[in-house]
Amino acid sequence: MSSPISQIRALEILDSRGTPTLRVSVQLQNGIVGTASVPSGASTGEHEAVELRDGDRARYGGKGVRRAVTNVNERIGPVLMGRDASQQAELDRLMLELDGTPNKSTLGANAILGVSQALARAAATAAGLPLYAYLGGTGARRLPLPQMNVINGGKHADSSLDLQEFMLVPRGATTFAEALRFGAETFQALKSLLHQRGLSTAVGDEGGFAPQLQSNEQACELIVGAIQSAGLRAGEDVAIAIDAAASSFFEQGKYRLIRSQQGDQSAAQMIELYRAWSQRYPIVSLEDGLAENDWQGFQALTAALGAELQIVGDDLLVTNPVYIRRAIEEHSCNAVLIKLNQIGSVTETMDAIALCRQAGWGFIISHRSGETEDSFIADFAVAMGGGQIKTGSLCRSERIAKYNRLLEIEQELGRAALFGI
Ligand code: 2PG
Ligand code: MG
Repeated sequence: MSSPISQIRALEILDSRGTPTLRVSVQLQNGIVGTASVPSGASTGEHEAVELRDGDRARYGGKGVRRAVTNVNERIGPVLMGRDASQQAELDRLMLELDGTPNKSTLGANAILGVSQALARAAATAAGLPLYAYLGGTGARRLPLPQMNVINGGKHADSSLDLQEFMLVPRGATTFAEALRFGAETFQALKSLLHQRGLSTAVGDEGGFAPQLQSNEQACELIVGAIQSAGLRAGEDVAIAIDAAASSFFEQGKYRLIRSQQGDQSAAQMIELYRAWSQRYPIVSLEDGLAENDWQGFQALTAALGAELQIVGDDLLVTNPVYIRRAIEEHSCNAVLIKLNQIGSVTETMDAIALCRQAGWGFIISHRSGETEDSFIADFAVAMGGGQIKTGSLCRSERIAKYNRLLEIEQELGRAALFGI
């Protein structure tokens, strides 16, 4: 059944940091409306698709997105009008063609992605299917194991941590609901622990705590303590994942652990640090352990630790099939962080995931540090079936919206639901 588009409209809204972003609504001739909001990163990869901002200092310090809104309303809308919303790949291709650049700098990846996601939503409703089933087919029934960011550092907080994210991985849970409970109970235990030690329980951009700690290691120690005080087993029930976001402390060829006063390190020294940490703490996954252009370093990191750890490329690969292909050839990692707005359309994101599957690599569907209440990635994670999601801490509604949506999906699937990797 064809679902012709009758209207496409964008609106400038605010994200969880109070920075403008887009919300796009696609209306079909049968009256169905699909809506999607676009997230935004802070520790963005150099090779990400372009997030179009107005640059007009008189509004939102230059961060307004009125140009992207106009591009949706006046340029993309007229081209897609009357076309069938269920032809996702074809409509995404038309938008790329209209943009005409490799990095979506004409229309903006934020404009294109907003339309792309809203199209999927509208088409799913028209097909009478939940989004995860529409995008993933009848086989889509795997709920993801979450990576939950409970201590924030780097560009996401004014804490003393160079590393950006210290996350819980509730791998001992048997259902998503149980995983969420393990995470939330550990988060509350961590709050009490920080409080007892006179440390701040204020939170950073992704809802994780942002205390002034002595070292990056202390973050791991606190997490292990919190897991245990929640009555869970560190390692077996809840393990740790790290996103170092190392590009943000890489300067002039050195990894500079300035905030924690751990000095300058070479790539080889960073690898040894990670090795030592992973022997001391139950770390199972390491994202962006090195900087985005350090391809050689990533190769060495994966050779050294890839057998024990999931080595994840985020800024290195920016959800771009070109870089993912290279990483597979060069054995640069063994997993990919997938962010729809790094590449800028649903179809290209699915292409990136297809490459991961072919290579037998893991992939983690991820939020951005600037988020909205949109829970698209929850459905997307189930649709893609990779069994992993990264969507922030156990507080703040823009993070919890995704977890709550996953609870709903798990309930809807009932006994057919599978969980984890
Ligand atoms: C990351 C993300 C999400 P940002 O580095 O993985 O946690 O951060 O959205 O700021 O790039
Ligand atoms: Mg990252």
